[in-house]
Amino acid sequence: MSRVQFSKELVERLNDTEAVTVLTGAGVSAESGVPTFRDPGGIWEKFKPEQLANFEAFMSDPDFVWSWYQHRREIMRDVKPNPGHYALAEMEKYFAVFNLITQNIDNLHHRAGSKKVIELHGNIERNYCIKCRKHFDDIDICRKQVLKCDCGGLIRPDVVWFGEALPYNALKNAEECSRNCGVFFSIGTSAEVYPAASLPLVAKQHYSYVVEINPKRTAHSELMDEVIEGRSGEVLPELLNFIKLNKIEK
Ligand code: BJW
Ligand code: ZN
Repeated sequence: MSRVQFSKELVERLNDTEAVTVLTGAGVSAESGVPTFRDPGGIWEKFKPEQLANFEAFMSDPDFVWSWYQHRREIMRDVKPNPGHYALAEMEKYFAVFNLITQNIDNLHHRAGSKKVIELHGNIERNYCIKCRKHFDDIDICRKQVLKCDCGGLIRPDVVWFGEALPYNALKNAEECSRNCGVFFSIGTSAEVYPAASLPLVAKQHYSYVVEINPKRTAHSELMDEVIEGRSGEVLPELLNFIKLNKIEK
């Protein structure tokens, strides 16, 4: 028996559409034990992401920022995908076109089996030299001081900080997928950080049915066609079952 109610309109849209696009944020990994950025409680109240997640902060105290990322790597290494990640990985089988865009850097969608993930804000499992851009992806997680490349450049995490451009191809693909889908899901994001937050708006402008899944209302809830208030680890497995049932009946 499903505890989540999906509207008749969503049923029809999911049955009629070939293409579904999903945008995920930190909330999708919350039930795995990865702290979100802007929810109450946790380390994010002590450090504002805007203060640490920027290039100036890294240049003024590289060891501090590096050790903060190493700490987060330890958290992310030890967690596992949750039922929400697995449901999204399985959902891609049920649509001719299924695009998963994430703002998360934790690699949990890949680890859950999602084949193609558009990573807007990079991936914490990678690093690169700020001078020559050579990659260094196997640095010991225990190393708390920043390393230098042979060229003398500092090595930084391959994530997108405030004020930095998103990876060009990832953003281009994400915009394209948002323009061309019948249903767009915005899941576990506060919708406060741009340009990612503009994607549901792009989808809506292109007549997609836009659905938010989040336990709390967000900056964008008013603009949504449907808001499902709940945790993604609970709602998404139910959504998957619901899609499976409807596709079988078709
Ligand atoms: C659950 C749940 C459960 C809980 N189930 N849900 C004014 C207007 C517009 C833009 C700007 C502006 N001033 C400045 C800007 C630009 C800036 C920006 O948007 N700032 C805003 C804060 C105002 N953007 C940028 O700087 C971007 N770059 C850019 O614009 O470049 C321009 C440029 C062009 C050309 C050349 C040069 C420059 C870059 C943004 C990079 C963001 N980076 C971070 C850090 C990544 C690395 C790291 O992790 O350290 O990305 S910041 C942080 O926020 C991270 C996230 O991906 C991102 C979004 O957060 P998210 O995922 O939404 O998390 P939360 O915590 O906010 O929300 C969690 C949600 O989950 C909540 O709603 C909960 O309710 C929910 N939840 N449990 C489902 N179980
Ligand atoms: Zn270098």
